[in-house]
Amino acid sequence: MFAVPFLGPAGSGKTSLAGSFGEFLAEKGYNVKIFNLDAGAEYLPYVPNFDIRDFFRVSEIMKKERIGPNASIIRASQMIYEVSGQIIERMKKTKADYVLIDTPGQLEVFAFKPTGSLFMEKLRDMRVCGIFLLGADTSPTTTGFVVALLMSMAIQIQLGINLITVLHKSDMLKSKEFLEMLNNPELLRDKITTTEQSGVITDLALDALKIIKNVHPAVRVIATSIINHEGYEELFDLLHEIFCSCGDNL
Ligand SMILES: Nc1nc2c(ncn2[C@@H]2O[C@H](COP(=O)(O)OP(=O)(O)OP(=O)(O)O)[C@@H](O)[C@H]2O)c(=O)[nH]1
Ligand SMILES: [Mg+2]
Repeated sequence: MFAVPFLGPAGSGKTSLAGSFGEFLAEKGYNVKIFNLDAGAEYLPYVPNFDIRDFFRVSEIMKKERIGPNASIIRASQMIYEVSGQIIERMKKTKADYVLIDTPGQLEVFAFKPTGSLFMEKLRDMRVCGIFLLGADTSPTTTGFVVALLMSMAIQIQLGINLITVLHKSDMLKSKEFLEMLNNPELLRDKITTTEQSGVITDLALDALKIIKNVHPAVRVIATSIINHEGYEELFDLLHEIFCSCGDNL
């Protein structure tokens, strides 16, 4: 059984990609189940096989505990951990080839609070590889790309899982050069030195890029889109490469 959490900033497309990539895997003949862990979701484009909202909702927590929306999201994240034993049991019972996990909207709450890493630890006896989504619908700066790659590394360290980074909503990409820069630290470095003003911040970005290059000499970021299904085959192959290198075959 492979567990694939979809992680990324709010609105980056986690829910949409989980649903759409799930359909793609099912069309290939795999047994796919989707687990929704977002207690704040109002609408899902897929029918979940497990829905945390059957246990609690962010809107209910707000009313019951008389707290604001952000505190409720944090509380929901703690509550996910409290029922994590049941969630894992349900995952195992499905006997699915793939369990896709739609994580809560607020990445910082799920990934950077202890509950996220504690939850991931419980998934240990499954093969786990996360998908980290960067939204291609924004117009990032070159130094913004460095921050995005650093964020992907930080999540990997924090959650202790393998992670594939995707530049999602690629149908909205203004230039393919964005993808090339994410995949080629040398090119990104050249762009930063030619386009950014020299100074402390630029030097900091260049130093951070060196760390990224040391940790991930061969960065591979895939462009994905639910509109034209770009990158799905590549994502599927990369997931398999990672899972099989962990000693499993599917
Ligand atoms: N053009 C385009 N839009 C997309 C794509 N994937 C998702 N979207 C849109 O992006 C918006 C946010 O998508 P969601 O799937 O809800 O994103 P999310 O990360 O789950 O959002 P939260 O859970 O609220 O953080 C929706 O309007 C989607 O239709 C894509 O590949 N291309
Ligand atoms: Mg979502």
